[in-house]
Amino acid sequence: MMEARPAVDDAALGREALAVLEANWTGTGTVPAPGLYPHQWSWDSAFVVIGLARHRPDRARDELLSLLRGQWATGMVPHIVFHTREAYFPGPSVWRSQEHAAAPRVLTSGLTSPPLHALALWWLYRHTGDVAFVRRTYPALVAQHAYLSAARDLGGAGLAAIVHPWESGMDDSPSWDDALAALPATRLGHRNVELAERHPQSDHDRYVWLAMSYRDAGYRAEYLRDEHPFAIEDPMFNGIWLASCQALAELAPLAGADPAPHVERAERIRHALLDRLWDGCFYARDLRADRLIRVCTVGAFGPLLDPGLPGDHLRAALDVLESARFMGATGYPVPSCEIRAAQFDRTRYWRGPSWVNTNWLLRRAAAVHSLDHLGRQLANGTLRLVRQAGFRECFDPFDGSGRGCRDFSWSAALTLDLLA
Ligand code: 2M8
Repeated sequence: MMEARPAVDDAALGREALAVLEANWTGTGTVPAPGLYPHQWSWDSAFVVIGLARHRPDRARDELLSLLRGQWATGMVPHIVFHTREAYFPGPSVWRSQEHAAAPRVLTSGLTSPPLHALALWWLYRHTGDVAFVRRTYPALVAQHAYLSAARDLGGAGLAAIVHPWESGMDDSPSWDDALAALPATRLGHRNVELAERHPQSDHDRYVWLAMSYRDAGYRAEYLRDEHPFAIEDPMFNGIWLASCQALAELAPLAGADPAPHVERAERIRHALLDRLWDGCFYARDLRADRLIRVCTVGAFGPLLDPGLPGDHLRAALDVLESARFMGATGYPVPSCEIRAAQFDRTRYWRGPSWVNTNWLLRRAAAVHSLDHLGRQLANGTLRLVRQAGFRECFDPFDGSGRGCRDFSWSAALTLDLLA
């Protein structure tokens, strides 16, 4: 059922968003939501930086620095930086980052997440003109990208592979179903999340098994290359990486560096996306099964963040986005899975609900291609969701009702940006 909320004007909505972010600030970083997510999550923090860029640049800077404290000597930016010892499973005692020579002093997970951080830094620079902060953080982001090229190009064509569903940020996306089903069935039985809106226990056990297999192999790149059973080239992860390469290319001169390596890397990613993931729309590629995963999710639109995407691919992807498979049927932007897919479920997390962060990314893609009407549709539809249901974690794409956590940081942060 749709929750009734009193009508709020833009100024009041902005104040509410800032209050949520203030409440979720721990003193060192922003947690995604109170309770369920008590640590700093990597791409959540990047979205918080983007949302705070205009309003609280001081806080946005601290947020990014706090996350980067968790960067490993390999350049890997972990998907979680822990604030406390436990309170979330899998916590530090599962990841055991402190036993790894490349890990920082602060406790972290051993996986990474979509590399949105350079785009977030560029966004912050755009709104503040703070060159000193660019100079300070640019080397860390160069190292992050170098890690992805060195340790994650498991297909050898320039794309980064995710080695765990958590690395996509879209945990239970139908894109990972077959690769997960191919893993050994295990019974671990730990969890700390509400089952109903998330994944079956069997999937969660596989998530943990996969994470522990990587940990037990010492988080080694050679193990990922030769043995790890889950390796997928995801269009959203790589579309975000490409946009972040372009951001670093623009920031490089400010840091006294050469933009050319970033431009070259972006071009390589573009070519590989088109060569390896395109077949009428972008699909993820399972490197272990050596095949495209033919379910179209919101991840398919990540490569639209690239201003250099060829026009015919752009038009074909937009046709899919604007069709009854995605935006044309639900009334709210943009379901996380195409609604005609057998796996679509309007109630379950990344299998159907609409998310503010992916809507924001698509609105950014619309801006990059000067698609003003689409951009307005995405911004207005997303603001309608939060006006009606609050800063929820995600939303039913048919009736707009809120799902998952309340007071969710990226929903609040990106609302601030959409209101501007
Ligand atoms: C969700 O992922 C975590 C695991 O990292 C979880 O399910 O517990 C995803 O929505 C992910 O995208 C997000 O970064 C994280 C925290 O908001 O929650």
